[in-house]
Amino acid sequence: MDTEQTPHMPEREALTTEQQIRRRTLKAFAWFGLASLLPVGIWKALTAKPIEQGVPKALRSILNANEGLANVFFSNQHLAPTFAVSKATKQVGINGMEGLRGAVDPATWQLQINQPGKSLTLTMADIKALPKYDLVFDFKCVEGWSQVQHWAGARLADLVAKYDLGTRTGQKPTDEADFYKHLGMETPDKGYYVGLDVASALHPQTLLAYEMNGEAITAPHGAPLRLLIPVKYGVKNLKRIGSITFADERPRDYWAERGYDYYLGL
Ligand SMILES: Nc1nc2c(c(=O)[nH]1)N[C@H]1C(S)=C(S)[C@@H](COP(=O)(O)O)O[C@H]1N2
Ligand SMILES: [Mo]
Repeated sequence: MDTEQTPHMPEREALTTEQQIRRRTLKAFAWFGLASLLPVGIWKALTAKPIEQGVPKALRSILNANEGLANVFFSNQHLAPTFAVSKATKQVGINGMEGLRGAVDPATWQLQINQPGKSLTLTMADIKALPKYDLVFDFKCVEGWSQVQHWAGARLADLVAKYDLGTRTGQKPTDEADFYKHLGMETPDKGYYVGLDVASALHPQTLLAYEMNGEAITAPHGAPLRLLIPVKYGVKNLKRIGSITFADERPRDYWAERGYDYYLGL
């Protein structure tokens, strides 16, 4: 695990697209080999893709009519496994300090939200006014380590629903297609930034977290507010959120700019 101040990405050089494809192909072959050892039924269960748009259309329109919640549109996705609080480590490592130079005062910190034709500035009190959720999950870094960690905060999807964010109409969504395709997040100093497909950003387990192990998040872990997104690798879990921007174009992404896969999904 990296220590403070050192970059947190794998020591190896950023992979070229060809190398990435080669790796993926090798991985696919590895799975194929494994598959031959498994009964067909089990193999099918393992490889079954999450249904693209989640719940069947008919059911979805009922849900939509009833709730108007952003995450209903994307409820297709698998939930990451969760654990009992007692399984969470008390020693969460510190990895990646880009964009965390200097101090931020939680009392004056603000979250800037932008999308074409709409912008909004929120405080910690606004975030804490949203329903609070605990999340105990296996945090995975692309470097190969993982850790069961305990975080708590608000669902990004709840924030989006409350303020009618993320849609091209600026109103409540009536369909998944109403949403902008991407969401970009940056630290206040713009030193670290990630891009997320909107479905992953609005996944029900995606949290704007302000607590770790039942206490306020410390500065090196991203105080006052950081992202926890269990459907993605660690790099996407941006610490010290300063702004959120919705757009149809892919937002800039710190590690994608350095040759890594943009999606980095699990
Ligand atoms: N602002 C910021 N957020 C960041 C990073 C970073 O360098 N700067 N690194 C990412 C990486 S690679 C990982 S693994 C996690 C580590 O979070 P932790 O320090 O709380 O363990 O933060 C992510 N979020
Ligand atoms: Mo990481």
